[in-house]
Amino acid sequence: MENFIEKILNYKVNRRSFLKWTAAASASLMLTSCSNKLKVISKEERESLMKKKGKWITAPCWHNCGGRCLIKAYVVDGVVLRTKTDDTHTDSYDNPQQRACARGRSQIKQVLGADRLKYPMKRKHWVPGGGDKELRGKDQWVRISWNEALYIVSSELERIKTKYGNKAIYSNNGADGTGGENQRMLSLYGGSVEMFGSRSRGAWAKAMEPILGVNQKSHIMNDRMDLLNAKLIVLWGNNPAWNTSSSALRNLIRAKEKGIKFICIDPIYSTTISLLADEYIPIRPATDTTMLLAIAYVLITNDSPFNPLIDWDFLNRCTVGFDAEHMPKDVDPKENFKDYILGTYDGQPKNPKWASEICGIPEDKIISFALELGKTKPATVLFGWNMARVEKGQHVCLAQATVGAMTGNMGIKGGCFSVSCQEPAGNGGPNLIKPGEDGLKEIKNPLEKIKLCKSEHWNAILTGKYTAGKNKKGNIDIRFIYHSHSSTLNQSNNINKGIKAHRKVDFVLTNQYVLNPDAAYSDVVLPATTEWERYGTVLTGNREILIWASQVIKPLFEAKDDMWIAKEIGKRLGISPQKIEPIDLKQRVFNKVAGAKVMKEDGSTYENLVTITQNDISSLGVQGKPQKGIIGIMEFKENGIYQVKRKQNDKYVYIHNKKFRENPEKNPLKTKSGKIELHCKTLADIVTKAGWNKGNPIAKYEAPTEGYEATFSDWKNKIKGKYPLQFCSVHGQRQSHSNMGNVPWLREAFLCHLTMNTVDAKERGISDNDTVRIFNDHGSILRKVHVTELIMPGVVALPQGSWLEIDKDGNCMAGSVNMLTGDYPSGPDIESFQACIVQVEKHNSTIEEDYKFKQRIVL
Ligand SMILES: Nc1nc2c(c(=O)[nH]1)N[C@H]1C(S)=C(S)[C@@H](COP(=O)(O)OP(=O)(O)OC[C@H]3O[C@@H](n4cnc5c(=O)[nH]c(N)nc54)[C@H](O)[C@@H]3O)O[C@H]1N2
Ligand SMILES: Nc1nc2c(c(=O)[nH]1)N[C@H]1C(S)=C(S)[C@@H](COP(=O)(O)OP(=O)(O)OC[C@H]3O[C@@H](n4cnc5c(=O)[nH]c(N)nc54)[C@H](O)[C@@H]3O)O[C@H]1N2
Ligand code: SF4
Ligand SMILES: [Mo]
Repeated sequence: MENFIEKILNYKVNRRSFLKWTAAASASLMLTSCSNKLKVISKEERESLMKKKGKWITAPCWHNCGGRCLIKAYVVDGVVLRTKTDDTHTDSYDNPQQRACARGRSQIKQVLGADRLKYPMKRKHWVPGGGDKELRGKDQWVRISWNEALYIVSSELERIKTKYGNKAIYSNNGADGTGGENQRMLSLYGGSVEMFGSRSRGAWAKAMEPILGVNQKSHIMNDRMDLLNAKLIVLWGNNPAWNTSSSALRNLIRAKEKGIKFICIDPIYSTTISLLADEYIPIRPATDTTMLLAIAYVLITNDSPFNPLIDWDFLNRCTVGFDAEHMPKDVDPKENFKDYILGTYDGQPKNPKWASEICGIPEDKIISFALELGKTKPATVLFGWNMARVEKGQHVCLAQATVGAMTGNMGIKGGCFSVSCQEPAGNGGPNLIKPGEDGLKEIKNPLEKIKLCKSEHWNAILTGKYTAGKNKKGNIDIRFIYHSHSSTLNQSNNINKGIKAHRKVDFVLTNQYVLNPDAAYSDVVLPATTEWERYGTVLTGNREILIWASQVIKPLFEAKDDMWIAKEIGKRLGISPQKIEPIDLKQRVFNKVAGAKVMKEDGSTYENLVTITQNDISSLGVQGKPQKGIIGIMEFKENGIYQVKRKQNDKYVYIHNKKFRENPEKNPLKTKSGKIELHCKTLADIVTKAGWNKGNPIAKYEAPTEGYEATFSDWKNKIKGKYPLQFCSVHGQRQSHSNMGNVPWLREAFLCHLTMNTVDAKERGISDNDTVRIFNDHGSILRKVHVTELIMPGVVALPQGSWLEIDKDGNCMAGSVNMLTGDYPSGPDIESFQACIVQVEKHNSTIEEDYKFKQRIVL
């Protein structure tokens, strides 16, 4: 074992040849075939295994990245020799291969990493009730048996429940509530307090339903084939080259090749922009609402019958709230959007001059862009999520919908104004293939009404008070934190406050396969299996594919499935395992596959994906009924993927809101008025009811606490303050959030340097590759700096997700971005990551690249 660890610690990777050798080199670390341990095998052993006949197994890539790509692992005698990506068909624009990114190609290094957690463990100085809680995050780890671990966990749960009630248990189950197993157990145990707020989708998550009556994920996006019908494509804070799987970008490249013009609006000149942009407009972070409002101003003030810029017909028929004549009933007509833009009542026109001062885009550029947008029909404008991960971010959502409606780019070929992120990125419309239900019924959490907002939870734990609605503060006394399927400490605002909260409660528990920051600040860590070690899973991604991935290897060391853990804890608390898992995983996977439906080629209805015979049912060892489908179930299992075939002008082409636009009375939206609500009282009420501030029914600009304006001590005379720079965190290529942040290959291939503009660096005497300290009142980070012209002056950026690693002075040496973000709750589902201000100074040390950091190998 030692030899193996040493080898990994000294591992050097040549960045330039990274992709070339990933497949081959992965073979130097692998499982022995006869046990469930990690062992390095020699070149000779490998060669002899290669001569034998192995099997390609579809391996899951399960991370929350929005993509779902095909990875296959080549396994001989239980040893994973290499991985590959989609080669199931010839690649084309119509039918792209679902090719893995660098993370997927490094998956083997995560699953078979030297830093996999092997055994249950507790921190050395833990005693019932906590002991010295300040040691959390610093203590040593001690191996314990599963029996002891389960005893500790269940008796702490029992003790805390008996003394303080279920309301003292806080369960963190991942950004989108993915960790169902432990929640099932806790719900049966009387419940636990969960989080609310998306921590991901910003204000889009809650705002788009009342405005547009749709789920935000692809709120009004057309099908990918329709991109080719646009005359102009605007990517607004949208960076698929870094943060979506390959096909989203490829559809845009195809549009580019067709000659469609691209304009990109972003504080950073990203890879997407360098690939696609005909024009790049830099904008300051968290100021997009001002730009959108100024566009509205230019359209309103320049529109005339001779110079039509506004689609009045669409506004008249399909929206409410634009002007005094189109207001919803029982509302003061003075509250309309147009008069706010013109400054009729507040004396401040939201003109380009006003916006330019805040967003940094020159006035004439705002005007020319607005006129181009008004004149070029149809236009597709795709937004990212980041700009709405801002305090009071619902305004940017409202402003986006309003400008979209004004230009009439809704419900038409080639025209849409939409978010384009995650699974449906660049490809809107109903899923052409979808899995069936797994059969597991949700267990209601008896405490579902008590939830902590993700931007307030650390505060709530520390102060004992949480916001429970308008003018309502609730008492809370959290004693037990349970992390699973998430990286909550690293990924939510204000890590230093988070650490304090972790050091306050009685007990912290984490299910994990690596010692991520949540686990590092826990009392007990339970080693979980990865998806490669479980029976299998059904994965959905973009609307054209379904993946059936299977078990690749046996569980490593003493790792157990989360469901097993939930049942074992449950058993000790008197909960029947049968209730927690009434249907086993094998049957659940089968149910999903058996119930999978594919849209018929004529677009009329769905049909069964798989044909199942009685023989299949017996050989899979499940219960089910034979059925007819379009592919045999065993063939699907073997292929691992089913991809719906596409061609230009097929029946799957989708134009969102086409019917609504044609006849809004007959096809109303699911909004209060049935129309698009540019004056949206429902949204304003939702914000007000959440309890932090008063909602506004129309898109307005309200500066966030740590926005651009806050970089000045004297805004009027433009005198900069203590924290003169805006700090921006982006989803970089190295990781899926904190996931895979431990993989040295990826750390080396994608360096985590602070990006800083040349002008700002020069002012501070900073040169490229210097070590710098980035700090504000929340915390501080040490990083090397990349000095470049490719970011706006006044803005610095780091990729989000690096694993918190605090030095003796309290600096995070790894660059975990939430060391710097403040927590400013402002409405349901609205985070405040993206409005953050900092200072940067040269540091008198040289920090190492993090791929040279010691891996977190414990026990
Ligand atoms: N590689 C990778 N891919 C991922 C993920 C990952 O962690 N790694 N995470 C996945 C998940 S869960 C999500 S939610 C999505 C995230 O998707 P997004 O939120 O859209 O992604 P970001 O990278 O945060 O931001 C996209 C672009 O917006 C720019 N930007 C930042 N702030 C502003 C602003 O205020 N205004 C404007 N106009 N632009 C701004 C950034 O520079 C970046 O180029 O990505 C998904 N894909
Ligand atoms: N400042 C700033 N903060 C951000 C963002 C930002 O842009 N800026 N982005 C935000 C966004 S968009 C998101 S979605 C969130 C993501 O926040 P999280 O979802 O908390 O982050 P991940 O890093 O994806 O954490 C997933 C964790 O689940 C674990 N895991 C995966 N599968 C399993 C399993 O089967 N069992 C168990 N037990 N564990 C498992 C992984 O090891 C990993 O540690 O972060 C947010 N945080
Ligand atoms: S894009 Fe996502 S699903 Fe695809 S290989 Fe990368 S991490 Fe895996
Ligand atoms: Mo996210």
